[in-house]
Amino acid sequence: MKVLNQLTSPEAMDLENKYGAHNYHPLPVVLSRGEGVYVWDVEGKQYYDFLSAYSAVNQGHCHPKIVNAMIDQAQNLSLISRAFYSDVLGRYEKFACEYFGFDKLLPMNTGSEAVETALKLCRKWAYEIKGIAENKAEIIVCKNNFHGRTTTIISFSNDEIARKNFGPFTKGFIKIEYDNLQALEDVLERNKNVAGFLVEPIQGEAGVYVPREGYLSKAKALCEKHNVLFIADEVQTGIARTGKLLAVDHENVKPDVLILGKALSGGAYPVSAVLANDDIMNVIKPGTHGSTFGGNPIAAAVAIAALEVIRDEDLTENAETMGQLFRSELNKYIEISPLVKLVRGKGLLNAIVINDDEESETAWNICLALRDNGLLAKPTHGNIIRFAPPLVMTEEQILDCVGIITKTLQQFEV
Ligand code: IF1
Repeated sequence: MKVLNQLTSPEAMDLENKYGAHNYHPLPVVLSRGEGVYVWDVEGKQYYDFLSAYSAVNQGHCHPKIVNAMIDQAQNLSLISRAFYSDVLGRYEKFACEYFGFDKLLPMNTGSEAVETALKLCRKWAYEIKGIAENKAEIIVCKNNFHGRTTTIISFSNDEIARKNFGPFTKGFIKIEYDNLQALEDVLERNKNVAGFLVEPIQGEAGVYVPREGYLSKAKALCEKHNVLFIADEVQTGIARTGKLLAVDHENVKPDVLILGKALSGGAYPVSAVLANDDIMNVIKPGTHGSTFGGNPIAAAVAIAALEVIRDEDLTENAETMGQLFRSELNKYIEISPLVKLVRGKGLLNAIVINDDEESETAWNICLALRDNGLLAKPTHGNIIRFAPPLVMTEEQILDCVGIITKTLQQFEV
């Protein structure tokens, strides 16, 4: 069922450039189809997708089970708002709460909205349960964080491009160094108005920065000691990506507030959520928060299917095994390569660091060459290339991809 006539790549790019706001700098490739680990451009060329829509498509492109759940639900009931009950939302909420081990879920659509929700929840809890004086609550965040793009979220970003000329900014955030327990302890000891600590278990945008082992569990312990909510932003790291269901599971940490997005729908639909136990979530009362589309029947049906696929296809285990294989195979090359400094990551969330400064074009040019060789990835921070394929990768495919990557890197060795 083709709705549109096929465009050529230049035609499609011209349209986006002419009529779309220029808020992105896409790799020049125009995709029109996806299946599993592959995507195809409008000319029919096949690629391995090593971005997975920034870890949204963990279950693989157009997973039939997820697509069918979406079609079935779309044919029955798509949107009613939260003014009424639906026969799917509660089922999804129960399923997801049991799946992740929380009492309650608050459904939203995008990752940013879920982060905003968690911040509001944390503040309300601080005033109504912890007993912080009105308007005094502070939330600790980390340097080089990425939590989204709303005005409040960019208020505590230190990415100048993301912030410049978008002020005035929201107050009430304290920024500390990531992966630094002393910095966290110092603030907690000295400031009694801290309500929460918002953290990415692995910093994605910062370049897949994995904190030292023990950081998350010790940070959680510090939060507990000071009665401060540990809020894990697992929008990118969650749902099997790092070889555990959640990245905090690597350190057996149970967050007080869990933020999910992206792969919660397998990339089929915008679905995000905040999970917490009753002692926290019960501060949310009718009228305090909401969203027209949040928890809509399609979202609920899609999310159940997406989470079932993760479990039924053992994607957590596969991400772990394929990730180990990917890093060990790539390391064989990196050991002898002056061009690539290192590969780091967990599960199938990995990045290589190019031996070059952040302003250089090398990583971008490598991504163009990878594209020509049939693999799509994007640089982050100039000299870092993120590798995050769908988790349905087989061993044969991963080895094929390592072959493409090393062959491409060889073209850039001096
Ligand atoms: C873009 C990165 C990934 C996120 C975490 C919340 C959100 C995100 C940890 C907001 C979103 C995205 C959005 C995307 C680029 C991207 C990203 F490069 F910035 F770091 F994934 F790798 N928390 N991440 O990573 O979710 O509102 O977008 O649904 O184009 O801005 P959203």
